[in-house]
Amino acid sequence: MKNYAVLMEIPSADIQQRATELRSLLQQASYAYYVLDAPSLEDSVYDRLYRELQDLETHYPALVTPDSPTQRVGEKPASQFISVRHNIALYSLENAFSLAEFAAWEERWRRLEPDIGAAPAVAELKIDGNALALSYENGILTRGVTRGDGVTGEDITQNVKTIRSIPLRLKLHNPPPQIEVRGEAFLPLDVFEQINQDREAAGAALFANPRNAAAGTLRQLDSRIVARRQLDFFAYTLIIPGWHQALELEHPAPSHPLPATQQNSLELLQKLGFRVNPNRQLCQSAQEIEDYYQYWATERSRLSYLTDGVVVKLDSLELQDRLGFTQKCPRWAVALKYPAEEAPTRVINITVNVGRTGAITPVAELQPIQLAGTTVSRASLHNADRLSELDIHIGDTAVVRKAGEIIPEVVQILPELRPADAVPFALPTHCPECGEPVVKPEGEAVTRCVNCSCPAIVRGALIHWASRDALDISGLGEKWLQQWVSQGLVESIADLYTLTVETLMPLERMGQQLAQKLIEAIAQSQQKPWSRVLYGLGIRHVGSVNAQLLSEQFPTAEQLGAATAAEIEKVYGIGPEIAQSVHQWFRLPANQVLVQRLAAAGVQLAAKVSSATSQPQPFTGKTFVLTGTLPTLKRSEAKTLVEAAGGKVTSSVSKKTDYVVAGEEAGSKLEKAQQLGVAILSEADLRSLAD
Ligand code: 3BD
Repeated sequence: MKNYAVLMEIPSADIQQRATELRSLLQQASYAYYVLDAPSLEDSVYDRLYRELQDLETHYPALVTPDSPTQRVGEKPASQFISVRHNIALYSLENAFSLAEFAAWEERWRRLEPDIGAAPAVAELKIDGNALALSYENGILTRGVTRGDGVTGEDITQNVKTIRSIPLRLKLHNPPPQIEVRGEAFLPLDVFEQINQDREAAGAALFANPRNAAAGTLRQLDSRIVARRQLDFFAYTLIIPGWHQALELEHPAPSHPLPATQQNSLELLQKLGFRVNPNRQLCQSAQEIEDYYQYWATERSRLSYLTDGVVVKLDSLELQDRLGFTQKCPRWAVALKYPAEEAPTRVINITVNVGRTGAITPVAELQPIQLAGTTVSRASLHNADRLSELDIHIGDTAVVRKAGEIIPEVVQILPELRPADAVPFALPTHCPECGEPVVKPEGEAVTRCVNCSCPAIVRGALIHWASRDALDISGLGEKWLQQWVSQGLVESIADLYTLTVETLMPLERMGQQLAQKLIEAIAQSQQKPWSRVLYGLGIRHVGSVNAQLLSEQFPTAEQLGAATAAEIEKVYGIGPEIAQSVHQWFRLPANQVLVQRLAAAGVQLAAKVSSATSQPQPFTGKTFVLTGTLPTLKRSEAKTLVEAAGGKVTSSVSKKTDYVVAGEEAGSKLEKAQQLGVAILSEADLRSLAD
């Protein structure tokens, strides 16, 4: 190998060219290896060339480009991930748990488009991984974000760059300014097993399944560890906002039209440099889709990754566009899931859990079994009604089911296998935690402890408050909270902020350093935004998405607390049940005291004004309906424009609609808008407002 150390610090034209050639050759080799699965270079040859490039870059740092293969090794640890808003929100996917539900999906979309005959659809395998959104600016990977709640995710660009099947640069001569690619990151099964073996050897907690392991890996702060973990990625969505020209591919050279179908999109994604799952099929009928689904029901066990179903997407992008979206899901796609795995095992005991809402849940303690890739040793028995339905006894053999992300449950018991000494079980009449009588309201399934100072409820509220999506208090887990509640140190969330190092130090297993760390972590939670605080309060029906929506419209707790249920319901995405629940929560004197105490403790009960990432955009909080044919913008483009300016597009006009954008031949939606007095915009109005 040449010794570049003797050369001057400014690279000559020759050296610059050599670096460019090396980069390009290594990129091609990597594409052949990771995407096409057809290696073009011997490993040893690749290694030599890679090292040559690395040496060049070491001596001439000016030669390093963001898309250089050497940029995949990871960087020094990040201190934390930053939450960012997606450029375009990620939708969810409707599930069909049977062929009948799948048929119902087809019937539903056909009702909206009654004149469509045969509609080809792409059947893709549903990878049991973690969805990611990748942004390319002028062809260079600039951002990789986890799906999160679909609206905001975490910026994990450093980690994404270590995934070899994700190109750092698109194979395009004329890259559009913006390209967004979505897909699923996953850990191959053999890598997953290796990681767990290593963790077992190191005495670390095992990952429950490959999806959790992939999620844990993607959230690793040290991307050098991520680089070693061999994550993989299948791309399935390509979005090129506001672009109409053909693309000039690097290979083969001629220009490539923009895709008109999902199948074209997938082909193009592969040409751009992504790994696309070859196991997919363009199906012409429901029968073909069913055959595909049945085929993979057994064949999937041979794959090197987990799949939990088949995603069916109508192939025509134009038809997709016309069908649009419900609140959360595209109407043109559905996930046809494989049934959850089930297995029999023995019920060793039945215990009772008291949740953060006071719900009393019976739990079966099981002889551990392997199910859907995880060890299951407990399963929910849900409630009293379910208990009597099952007629479960301690000692019974039960059939246990574990579906993808759902908590394991007991499906049935096998009475033939009941031993003579099996013990029947009934829910206790008094709360096992505080001893107060439990309540089961007429017509409700759930039995509850309604003692608001029950330690289980207090503990549950605290665990929720400290959890990752809420105040994310690092190090403050169940173990400590359990101890603090049982010792009477805290009886409310607000009490956390009165703790001192001195009060914690005498506790068992504590010590000064640990106490200091915990107190600091608690103090840091005072900086967490109002949306997280709202989620952390644990109001029924207010998950993190709803908390985000509410916090945008009600930037202070005072405003939210003063709002009527009807005012709260006006927020897009918030239904009457949620609105009622929020309104009632703020009416309770105990909760008002809690809010006051939190405010006094310095917790954020108001949104900070305009931070760098969450600047209000022109259409923030505004809801649009598009109707008719616009003079220049396609429907999807108008939608992108609205969303890029922070607005939302919905399909039907209601009193929650802020604007209707109307073009040629706008029909009933325009009429409805006129009736309701909703503002009506032309395309030109829209453009000028969005600026
Ligand atoms: C896959 C949505 C659409 C573009 C929305 C139709 C829900 C995870 O292999 N296509 C796939 C896969 C997932 C998809 C779409 N195609 N959405 C798809 C998907 N081949 N797994 N998902 N997702 C991705 C999700 N993730 C976490 C929490 C809630 N939803």
